[in-house]
Amino acid sequence: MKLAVVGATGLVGGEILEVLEERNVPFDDLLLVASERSAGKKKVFKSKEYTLITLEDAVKQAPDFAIFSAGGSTSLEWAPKFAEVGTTVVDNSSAWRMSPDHKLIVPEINASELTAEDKIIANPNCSTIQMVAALEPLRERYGIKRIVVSTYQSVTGSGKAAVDQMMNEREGKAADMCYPHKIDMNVLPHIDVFQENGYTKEEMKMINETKKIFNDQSIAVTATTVRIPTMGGHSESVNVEFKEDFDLAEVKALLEATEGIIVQDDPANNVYPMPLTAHKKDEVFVGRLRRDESQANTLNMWIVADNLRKGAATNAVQIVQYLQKQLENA
Ligand code: 2RA
Repeated sequence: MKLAVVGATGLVGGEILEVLEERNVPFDDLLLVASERSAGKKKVFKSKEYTLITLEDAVKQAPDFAIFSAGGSTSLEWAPKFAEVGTTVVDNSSAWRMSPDHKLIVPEINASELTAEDKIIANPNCSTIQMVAALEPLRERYGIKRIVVSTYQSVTGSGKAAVDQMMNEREGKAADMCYPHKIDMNVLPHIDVFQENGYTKEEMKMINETKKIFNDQSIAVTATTVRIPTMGGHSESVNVEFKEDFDLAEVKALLEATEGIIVQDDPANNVYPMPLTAHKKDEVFVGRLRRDESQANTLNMWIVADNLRKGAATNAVQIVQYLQKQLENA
């Protein structure tokens, strides 16, 4: 098995390598792919030194799998070239997510939709992944009518330049601006570009991707996505109206029984999910579970996950692991 990591020098690329190592994902050959500018430089993985190669060189080697995290335009241009030589691409950008010909996968929810014909598989947006992963066991049991989500997103979601901006501001140094305003000591109700309807692209991703992953266009979703000066993970306040009434103890039990979900819900002891404690973890953390007393069948929840892990690298690696298992069992 030959595996390529495209965008190996980026924040998500680095996280993909950590996840591959932690999960001991088996492969015979690893291709670390970077921009022309970085090609030729070295990177160490599991104590072995690798030379970074270009996309052109990687495609010639026809890897079995390629995990892309190099932005939408690189994916649009290069994922089809890899697919043509037989590579299965798992793509972290938004390039293919809403294409009717491509699947948008959160393994715990819809990996069973994948077939050998799927050569470009889309990894959803980070803020969508953690929300749908936490909602899935509840959706199965009670059905979902409407979701109202507000996010509190880590600067790591915007990449290295944003982390640098925040840290430079914090240290009183001159900062190159990744955001239109200061981010340290601030909150920006603005992630990605504004659309004609007044929502941002990030908000529309949460709305449209949720419906696609749940394969249910009837679910009403509305979102406000917000950048906050933190690292370690995205947090979300989710208000979900179910089709049927629920029992709070059962909600907790269903979440506790779900692989990949950790319930941290003991307010009396100040226990609830936080980015600091979710950092570098693969799971999605859920807490502040409580009935919305203003409306029937409605639950409030607080969901936190490391956006570079389950929101990106972990989910992509899990897709590769799922496909590897399918191949073994074929
Ligand atoms: C963000 N959702 O946090 C993006 C990253 N894909 O900005």
